[in-house]
Amino acid sequence: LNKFKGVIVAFYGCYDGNGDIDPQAMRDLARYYKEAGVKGLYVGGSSGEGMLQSTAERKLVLEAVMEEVGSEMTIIAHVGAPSTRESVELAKHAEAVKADAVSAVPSIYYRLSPDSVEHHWRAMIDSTALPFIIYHIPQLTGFHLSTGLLKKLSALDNVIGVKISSESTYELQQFKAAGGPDFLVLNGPDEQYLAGRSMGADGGIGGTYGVMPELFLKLEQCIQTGDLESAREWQGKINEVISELLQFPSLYGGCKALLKLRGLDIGEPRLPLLPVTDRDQEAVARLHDKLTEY
Ligand code: SI3
Repeated sequence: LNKFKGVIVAFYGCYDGNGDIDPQAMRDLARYYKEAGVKGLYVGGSSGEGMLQSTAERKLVLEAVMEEVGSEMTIIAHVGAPSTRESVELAKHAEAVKADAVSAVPSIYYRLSPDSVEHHWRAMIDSTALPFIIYHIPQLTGFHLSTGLLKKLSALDNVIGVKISSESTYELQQFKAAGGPDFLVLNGPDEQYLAGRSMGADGGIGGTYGVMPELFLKLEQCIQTGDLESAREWQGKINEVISELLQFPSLYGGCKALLKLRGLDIGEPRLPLLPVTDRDQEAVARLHDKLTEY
């Protein structure tokens, strides 16, 4: 399970000037993370805008990433889609292109019973031999995973862990206790990486890691060496950046504008996620300067 522990970047959607998927930008971005020392990528999740892309586009994205870094990094494919049918199709595709694991949110829009969500996840779990990581993000999906259902699913051979993006480290600890010592728990809220790790998370998957991978790697390093004081300092610096990023019209618009200043042009987020405005450019430049100081 070691390959899933530590800092896993939630990979961004990359588009060209027409708003189409840009496979070359995907490859450049994946290579950039590999060279920064990141161990793994989470492809097609919230930061990847998977829910705003067609099934064919989502396959194209995963293929580009796999071709570039599939043999060098841990690749987790987020395959959750509103329908079970498409989610299963994406899971099978992820297996065909040799991703290391699949992961999925519950279906979105309809108010679903726990049985329904269990059925949805089980269809994906049973459709491949790949490890499966449950994605719990109740503030976006509206579905709150109970510790009971988590315990039931964690007993299945393929289910190796949960990515928990709810902002409760108590819940994180409860999930770890329910899944047992070999069950992976991956922290979702980047602002609480240190808190999540100290409550039992084995690492994290995050949407802001992608603009400052070095800082999250340093933070993880301090945690591993037991240097809590420095870890708190790095988390503080990271949180200053996140707080500013959250002021932009969309988080991903801000992240993409920042990456552009780092020489990586991955386009704008797909609407309805808004890009930064001209007015925001100064703030983006200030943030970029701040990051280069660290
Ligand atoms: O791409 C992904 O699946 C994520 O990055 C999910 C992740 O947990 C994000 N949470 C939400 C609610 O979007 C965080 O990375 C989040 O962007 C960050 O903590 C800033 O608030």
